[in-house]
Amino acid sequence: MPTTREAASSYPVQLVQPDGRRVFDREHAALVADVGPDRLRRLYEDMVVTRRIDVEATALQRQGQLGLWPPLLGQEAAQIGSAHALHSDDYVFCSYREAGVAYCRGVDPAQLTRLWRGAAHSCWDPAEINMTNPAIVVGSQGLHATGYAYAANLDGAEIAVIAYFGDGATSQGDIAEALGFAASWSAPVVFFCQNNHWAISEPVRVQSATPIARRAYGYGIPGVQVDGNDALAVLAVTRQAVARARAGGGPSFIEAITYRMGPHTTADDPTRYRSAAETELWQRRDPIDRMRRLLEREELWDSDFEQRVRERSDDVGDRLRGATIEMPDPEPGELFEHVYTTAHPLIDSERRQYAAYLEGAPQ
Ligand SMILES: Cc1ncc(C[n+]2csc(CCOP(=O)(O)OP(=O)(O)O)c2C)c(N)n1
Ligand SMILES: [Mg+2]
Repeated sequence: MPTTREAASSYPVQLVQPDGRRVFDREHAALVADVGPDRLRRLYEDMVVTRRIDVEATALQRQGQLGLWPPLLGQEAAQIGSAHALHSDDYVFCSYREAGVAYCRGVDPAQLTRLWRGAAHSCWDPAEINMTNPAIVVGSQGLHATGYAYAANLDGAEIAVIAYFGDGATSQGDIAEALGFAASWSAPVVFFCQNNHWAISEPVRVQSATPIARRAYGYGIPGVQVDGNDALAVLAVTRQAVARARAGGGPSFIEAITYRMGPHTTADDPTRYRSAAETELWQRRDPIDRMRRLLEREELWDSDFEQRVRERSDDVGDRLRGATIEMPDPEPGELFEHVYTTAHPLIDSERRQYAAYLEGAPQ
């Protein structure tokens, strides 16, 4: 990770410019020197599929099939680039917005909307993909990640844990406490902040008087800023941080500078608090366009590849839509499942009371 002096530089790490040209940065390019044509194409494909997931789920909410959806439009490079740095035995603690990370972890697309349709408490089984379910309580996952990482260290497991959270979450006590504990106990956790410039209607400038990554230094944690719309640069810095965690080097902090191009959730109207000019500026920095330009420049783009990506996104999109519409309503008693891992007397008594209520309730 960079020194304090490097982190103080006003330039985030970048390996590909918006026009698709490579940036000369020997140190960070070395971290992705093995990333050849197949992996570059895979990064592109995963970003396109993720956008399709997001657009499809947003449409499903507009059509009354979901209660809510938190779009990640514009944040594909931050999510896909970082997820590609993880091993299957690493563990992910996410916020509510990381559908792209879940896709890279191998979640069945048919499960992605379960919680947002109100059909279950959760989307997927965390043990199957080593990733927690959407955390709505802002910043809480930072503490969970730190505790898990600390325990993994005690067990001697050589894994990395990554906590995804937003710029607004850095104002939460939970994140501050997680940073302090992780630094003191050398927990192998990567704090991955997607600075998408907004916390609902609050601009990032009111969250921090310094660049967010610099605050990590106050805790004794190395921090780095990266161009969060550059999947290759995000992959590079995340690889560095997870390698450090696995090798016993302790926590790291990554601030991925990106932009939430859509609303906070489908319940939000961003035109109430930000200008069209700002959104248009970031549309010109679209992370998917950037990767496409890189592939074109390096002659890795052809119509077969384009068609393969289209077919894959259609397949995932159709699967997500079909599964959402056909999702069975849960049995009322399922409300009490999975609250605790083991039987719990309070839950048992509530389950009995509810069953009795349903029996006596007018049909
Ligand atoms: C503890 C807590 N406080 C407030 C909220 C309401 N809330 C939900 S999302 C959000 C903003 C979070 O912004 P940020 O951390 O930047 O993440 P982003 O939504 O931009 O991904 C707030 C205040 C909440 N869910 N939990
Ligand atoms: Mg934010």
